[in-house]
Amino acid sequence: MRRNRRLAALSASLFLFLAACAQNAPQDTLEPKGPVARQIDHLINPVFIVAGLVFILVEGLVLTAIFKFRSKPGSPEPEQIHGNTRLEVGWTLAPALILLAVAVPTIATIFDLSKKPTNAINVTVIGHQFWWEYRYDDLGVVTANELRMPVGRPVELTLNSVDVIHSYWIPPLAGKTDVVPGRSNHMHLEADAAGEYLGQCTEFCGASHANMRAKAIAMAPADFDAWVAGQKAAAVTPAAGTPAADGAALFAQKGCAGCHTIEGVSTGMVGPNLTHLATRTTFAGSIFANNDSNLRTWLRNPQAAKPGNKMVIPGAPLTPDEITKLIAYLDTLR
Ligand code: HEC
Ligand SMILES: [Cu+2]
Repeated sequence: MRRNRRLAALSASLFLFLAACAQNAPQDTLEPKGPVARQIDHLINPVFIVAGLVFILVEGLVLTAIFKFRSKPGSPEPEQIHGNTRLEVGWTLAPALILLAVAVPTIATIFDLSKKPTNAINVTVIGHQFWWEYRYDDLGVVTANELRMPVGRPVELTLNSVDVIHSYWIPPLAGKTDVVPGRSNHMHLEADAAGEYLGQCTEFCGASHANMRAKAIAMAPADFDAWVAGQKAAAVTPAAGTPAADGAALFAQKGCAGCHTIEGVSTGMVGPNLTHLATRTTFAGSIFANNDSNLRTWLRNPQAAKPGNKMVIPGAPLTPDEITKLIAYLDTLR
């Protein structure tokens, strides 16, 4: 019985240990993909070594005390050390000095990372239940859910929220920063190489907190410039008589315009700016791949697709035909 229980405990801890070794983990903090994340990562080894030595020392003393001084029949009471000034001073000073040693590189890193980098691209990140808005104020670009950035150039984020507290985290690129209503927090990040870097909101913010992902897409500088030029272009007006033109009319009739901005068409501010929706790889907090079938699911019933989100279509549900036309319009928004 005893042995069985021990075996169970052993296999449970082995299982936990092995479960921590994921092969394909895009949100692994221990694999930094940019200078900011790398600088934070450099703190892990020294701190872990110190913590490991303390662990071995403390556990060693505990085990020694348990086995060496355990009560045996006929054994005398071990020597008592209560009130030993030298020991008391020693085990107060030693941890204080260890913490001081750990604090030196940590505080230096915190101060270093809080400096705004030169030549950064400024982006205001606005947390919404349950999606991210990105405003490139200097470039005149507004987009959602996907942070586009050029490789090798820092992006300075100013973080705000319109509702509750969120937290912004792209683990391979930087640490997390809270996104607090009524307050501007700052952080910066930078990617070494082109690619997609996944993250998510890490402050519980409501029913669809788990559906509030984040994504940074780093691109070669020329590709980034082309993307910016595309985002600044006005939305296309679909040719009369096409399903897309019917969709554009429905966009106004069905109340979409009241919540969504399409540059030159509407000015709603409740939901994401849709002017160039079709250039995004994902939508709705980056939980859905941006394709017609997912857009159909979304427009059929956004609340079922993502519980508690703020998209409520007046007079819903839309008919399948209305949805087809709306998607034809949305697909033109490149
Ligand atoms: C009451 C306001 C409101 C109305 C009306 C509304 N939406 Fe939305 N919409 C939102 C919000 C808020 C989101 C973001 C939801 C989320 O991801 O949590 C959203 C998300 C979207 C998205 C995904 C965008 C992205 O990049 O993530 C699309 C596409 C969309 N809406 C299309 C429409 C269409 C088409 C209509 C009209 C039939 C419409 N919306 C009506 C508020 C609204
Ligand atoms: Cu959130």
